[in-house]
Amino acid sequence: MPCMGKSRSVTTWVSAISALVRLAAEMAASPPPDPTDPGAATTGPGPRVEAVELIRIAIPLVAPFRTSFGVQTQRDVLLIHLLGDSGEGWGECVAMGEPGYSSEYTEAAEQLIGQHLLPRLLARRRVSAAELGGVLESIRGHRMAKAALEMAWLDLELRVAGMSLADYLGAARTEVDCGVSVGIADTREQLLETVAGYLDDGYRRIKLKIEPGLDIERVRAVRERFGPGVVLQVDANAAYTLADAEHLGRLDELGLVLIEQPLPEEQLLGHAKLARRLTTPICLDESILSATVAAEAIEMGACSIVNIKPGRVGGYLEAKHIHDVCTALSVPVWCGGMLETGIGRAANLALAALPGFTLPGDTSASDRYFHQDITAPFVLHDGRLRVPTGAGLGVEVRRDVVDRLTTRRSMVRPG
Ligand code: OSB
Ligand code: MG
Repeated sequence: MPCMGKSRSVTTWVSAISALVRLAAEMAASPPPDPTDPGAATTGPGPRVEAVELIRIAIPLVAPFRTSFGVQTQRDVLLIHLLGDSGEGWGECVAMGEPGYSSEYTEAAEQLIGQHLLPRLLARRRVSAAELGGVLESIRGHRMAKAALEMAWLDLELRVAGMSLADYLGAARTEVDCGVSVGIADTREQLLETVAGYLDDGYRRIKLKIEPGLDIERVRAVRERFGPGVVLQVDANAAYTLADAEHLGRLDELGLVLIEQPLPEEQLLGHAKLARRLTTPICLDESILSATVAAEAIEMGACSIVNIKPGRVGGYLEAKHIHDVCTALSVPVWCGGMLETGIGRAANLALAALPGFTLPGDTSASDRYFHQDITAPFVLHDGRLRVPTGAGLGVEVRRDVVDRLTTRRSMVRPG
């Protein structure tokens, strides 16, 4: 089991950005283990998986979460439970019940995993987490489905190796600064009340969801009520067009850290053009599908900050590559969220502990999402969450809670 954190020094990166783009593409294809690393030989060829339980749960949110693409009142989550000869592993698929954030959705992910991904993986006696991307390469896209399997494989493999995901990825800190993502409110007053509550809780940064018509005035109201000291940013989830450039320019006087994904996923050039008309930095979320896209987006000036979501990019190993590419280019990154349960939250905290994660992420406490989580809840201390230290993801799944929330369950076996 190579320890990713010590694998490559930034100074060895070629300085020309175009070379970095090529390098990112190569790295994405197969993360090279470092044979000089002390942790390299801990698990050998990867775990033997004897059966995989696919569990669908419906977990209610504490409050409806409204974005420019829809309203969520519960999470329809697919869980992956690996049963191996040496132990178990858990993974969470971050796809949502409907394809509103991106083209993936829970039902499709479950079908793809059961019918296309697992048969390819289980046909091999043993597969390591690092090999998983290569084995599944012939299947295009479906990064959230692949990431869910990678998470479960990493959990199993690292539990056996007795190493935490944070150590494996190269974490630089034991706790991470937390922000919170605030959904679009019905009224201005409700928004102010919600933000006041989160500031009371201690969150270190507020992100407001915006959409055309519920943007400038809402953000200004928050800025005026809570003052210039509040670290504030907005997320449009692709709801605008380049024709809105002048309108979005009105955000410039509100002292925002960034505007996240103003335009549709494919419009890298559009973002580059918009960036030239705004002083508020552009951060991309939906557009950043890989380390290659990240390097290209940065080179063309489409963004100056990157939101890293492991599910969106196909897993934690690719997420780590994006972190490395962005760090080499002095581009700040932060860890996004997909309203994860404690399983995905644990893994995100490990990632967010890497040195390049210099902005607070959407890694909020469990009680911001759920009355009861399927792991022990993550609790905010002074605006921070502790990075799990146990082997693997470092969390135990509460099987009784999972069973109570289960809507469907199936078992996939080799052959
Ligand atoms: O765009 O960052 C997003 C939630 C679901 C889908 C997309 C997004 C979000 C959030 C909330 O903003 C992140 C979280 O708190 O998990
Ligand atoms: Mg976003």
